[in-house]
Amino acid sequence: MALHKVSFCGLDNAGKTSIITAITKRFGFEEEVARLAPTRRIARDTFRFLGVEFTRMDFGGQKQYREEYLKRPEKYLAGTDLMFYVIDAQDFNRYIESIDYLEQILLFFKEEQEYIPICILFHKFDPQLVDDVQINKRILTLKQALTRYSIDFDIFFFETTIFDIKSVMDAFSNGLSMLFEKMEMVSNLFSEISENYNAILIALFDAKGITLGEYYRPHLQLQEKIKIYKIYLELQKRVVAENRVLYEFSDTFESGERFSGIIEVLKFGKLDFYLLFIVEEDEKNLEQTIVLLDKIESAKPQMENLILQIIQ
Ligand SMILES: Nc1nc2c(ncn2[C@@H]2O[C@H](COP(=O)(O)OP(=O)(O)O)[C@@H](O)[C@H]2O)c(=O)[nH]1
Ligand SMILES: [Mg+2]
Repeated sequence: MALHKVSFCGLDNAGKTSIITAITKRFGFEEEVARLAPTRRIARDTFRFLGVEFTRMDFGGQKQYREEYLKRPEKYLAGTDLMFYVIDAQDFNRYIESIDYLEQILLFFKEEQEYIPICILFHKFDPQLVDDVQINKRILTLKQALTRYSIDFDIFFFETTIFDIKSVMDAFSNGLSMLFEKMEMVSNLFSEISENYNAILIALFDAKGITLGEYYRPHLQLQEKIKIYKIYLELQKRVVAENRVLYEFSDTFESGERFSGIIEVLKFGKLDFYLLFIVEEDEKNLEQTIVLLDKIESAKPQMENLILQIIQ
């Protein structure tokens, strides 16, 4: 695969730079995000995923820059493989302006016949707004208006907030998965495996916290998902610091439900992946949990086989 270009577009103040900062840091980014200055023109960085090199372009969203990009889109936008379009979901007054900009960008891609995946992020959908009727209605209306672009493009919607790093990582991971054909097979495999165990979660992350695939027990609460992701981030740090390949743990959800799990490092050449496997803890039969955790080992050859296919 050649060098890939991932573009972040949207109006100024939508949260593009914050999102990129959160994805890159994953820990302790809050302070930095709080004092971000507006991006001038385009900020560019690179990252690797599955052994492929990506350029990430953060398109400063002030009016004068937007006009410049749209005047010479072949210079700025052309060659984009994946676009994240960020909308400040709290800023109702600028919805129209934001759709207009998106429309002009899409018009260019259409003319060029670059039918790339477009991830639209309704950002600043902060935790306290999840049940807010007003904002949910507005977002829904906006989604309905945007579906007309799905005639030409694969459009994906996400609600994100930097106060839930998982929401941002999910959007980013899902976007990237569009560029790797076989990646969805990982989630499929996990849901297959989950039937044999009382799994709460089976997930595979790369070293930067990007999800390659995951299975979550149905009806798992958002708070529980967030808790699990925090545990993963913490454990990953520890595994690296202590140079371990396996870590066992157990913990409790707010509901009082106990769970236990393992995080295991899978190595493929220079690439490290992190397998996270969490099951309900059976207090009457702790032995059984250990047996379960042992069993995941038997599913590993299949998993490794799949990873090998994806990174080729
Ligand atoms: N409430 C809230 N504010 C955010 C969020 N993400 C970013 N911000 C704030 O929005 C402002 C603009 O963010 P920035 O990343 O510079 O936007 P950009 O112009 O699109 O790059 C900053 O003050 C951020 O702290 C979020 O998820 N929720
Ligand atoms: Mg910016």
